[in-house]
Amino acid sequence: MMDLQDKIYVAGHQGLVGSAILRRLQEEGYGNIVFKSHRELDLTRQSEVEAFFLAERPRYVFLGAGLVGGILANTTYPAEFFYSNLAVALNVVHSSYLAGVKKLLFLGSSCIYPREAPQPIPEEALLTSPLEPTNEAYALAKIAGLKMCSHYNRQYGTDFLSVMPTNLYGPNDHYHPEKSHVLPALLRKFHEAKETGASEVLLWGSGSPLREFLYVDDLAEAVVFLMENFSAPDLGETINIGTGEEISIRDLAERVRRVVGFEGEISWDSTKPDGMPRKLLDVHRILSLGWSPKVSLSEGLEGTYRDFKARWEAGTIVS
Ligand code: GFB
Repeated sequence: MMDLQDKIYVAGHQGLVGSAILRRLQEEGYGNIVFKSHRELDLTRQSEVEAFFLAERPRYVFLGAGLVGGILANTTYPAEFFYSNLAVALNVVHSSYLAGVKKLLFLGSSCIYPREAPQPIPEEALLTSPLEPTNEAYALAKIAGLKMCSHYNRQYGTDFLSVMPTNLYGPNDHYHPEKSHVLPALLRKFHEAKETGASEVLLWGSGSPLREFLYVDDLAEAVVFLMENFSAPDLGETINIGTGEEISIRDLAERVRRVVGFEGEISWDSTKPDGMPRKLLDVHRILSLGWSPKVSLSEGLEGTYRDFKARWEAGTIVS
């Protein structure tokens, strides 16, 4: 059982996922949480990471750090996505082993599953056929991290859990117009169009791909719940976390347009990629363990738009 005074390291606490995990742990009363900014500790540097772990010796580790981005960032910077995410996984997982970490939770992504996986995608679909090319580099780094956890568990008897969340959104996201994921990009594009009085907003691809969106506070609740109550053998090699519901990008765009209050037109840039035609996780295993999502897409969109506006008005969204 996790004790409120156990030392917990949250890797990536400034990002969308890590900051939500940190909020959740604090709400639950955990009082001994360590975190380091990217500037203080570069997780791609092996010796720095080992020194940090051996000095701090955390008992629990949430690995939510990594280089993330939307479909265009993934296709434009595949080498960076490959290197950063692989190095972070390699260093944090190995250092956790060296420092005797009691339990680690590794966060992957639903893009680890094959492009032609059965839908909804069960955990067993892993490595059964080729990946979606637009995010192959990121997916391979995440698959390596997941497999690393399971091989360490097998050889060293560690308790390293890995979870695969669906597409996430919520406060503290990146709102870069080119590099971000679709949902924050749409909030920004519609908001800017409304402010400037533009008559149309240009979105990418055909609008027909289907995606599943999970509010990041729900994800944080799920991973803290798993860490508190389960060990790696209970979960299997990995476990999906999602809502079980999907929406087309076209319908999502309409929902975001209404939340923002933009009254102009939407047009589609067919030179931009669609990526996976459909990406819906089979979530029956996590539901059977006793977790379910609480935040609807409508509530989540409102909450995320409030976060965006606050930061937009404060001038803290750069570029
Ligand atoms: O969220 P997104 O960038 O990534 O795009 P993926 C989802 C869909 O939204 C794609 C469309 O079909 C995009 O073409 N889309 C429409 C847009 N307009 C926009 C826009 O303005 N910006 C963006 N970003 N998309 C990512 C992976 O895949 O999902 C990552 O690349 C990761 O590796 C992440 O796994 C969760 O869902 O296609």
